[in-house]
Amino acid sequence: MDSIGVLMACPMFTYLEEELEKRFNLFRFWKVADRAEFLKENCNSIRAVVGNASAGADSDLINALPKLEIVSSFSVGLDKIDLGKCREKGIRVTNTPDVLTDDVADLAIALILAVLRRICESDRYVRSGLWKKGDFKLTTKFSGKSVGILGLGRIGMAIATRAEAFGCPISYYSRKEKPDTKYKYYPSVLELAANSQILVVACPLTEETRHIINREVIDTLGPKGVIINIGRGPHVDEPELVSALVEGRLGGAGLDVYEHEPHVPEELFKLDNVVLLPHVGSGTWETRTAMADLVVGNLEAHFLNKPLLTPVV
Ligand code: 8YV
Repeated sequence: MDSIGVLMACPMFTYLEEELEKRFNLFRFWKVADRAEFLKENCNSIRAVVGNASAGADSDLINALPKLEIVSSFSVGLDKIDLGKCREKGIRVTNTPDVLTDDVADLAIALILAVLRRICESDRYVRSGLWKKGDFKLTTKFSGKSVGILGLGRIGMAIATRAEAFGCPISYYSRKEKPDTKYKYYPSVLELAANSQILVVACPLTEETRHIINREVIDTLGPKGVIINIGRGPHVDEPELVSALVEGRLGGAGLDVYEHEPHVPEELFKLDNVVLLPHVGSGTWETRTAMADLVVGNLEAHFLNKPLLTPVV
């Protein structure tokens, strides 16, 4: 397979790069100085693209690669891939579901606890020597708080089962009510927000879910409400979120994702009711290795004419 051209869209994980390099003719797009020139020269040898949550295959890249057969994404989210165009052109698409579910759900719970119990702030309190001057302030209990989940897919469900263990009543919003769950369904995000103390965003990013967390939703959650986002930054109208937090109209936020990563609104840096993570939901050795194995496994299956491991299209 070493004559098959595989284009990696951006740096992701050294192990993945090494495994791809062992098997294919690997092109690293981020190392290319003149992309137009590179595509002109190599477009007929590139048969696969490997993307992730920050760079995938948009319609321009797909149009520039006439021999493209498969996009294998090192992510569960598919928002950086023009799926419509892939369908139209018969290009296969794969992602990395399941293997990252536990890590992302674990991190959602960690963010809830970090925001409510002020874990990062109290760590800073100890390190800066302030404890010697007096005890840390009281914080907010998590166990028993009502948790609303936006998107009850694999990750949403894993967050729900974890939050249940904390004695939290769980409700959710998704496009359709799920037939086989005991959790309470609300037919709109606003109703979910009105009935939740903690709102967790765990749905895929699509045109329908872009800015699904808007000012109305934020104001409905109110000054004691908390937003946790482990989905995608553009789910939330970020300037609205920032002003609500700065003005005290929202109680707190735990964010792993942002509208313009890696840029994070600086107004958030001085707020102690906010915990900011650098998009690390799936970022453990175990999970990223399993994700890389799936990316490579899907490419191998495709080029050996075997069934794909985790097909999307
Ligand atoms: C990764 C993700 O951050 O799976 C997703 O959708 O956002 C993450 O797992 C990313 O794709 C790794 O580079």
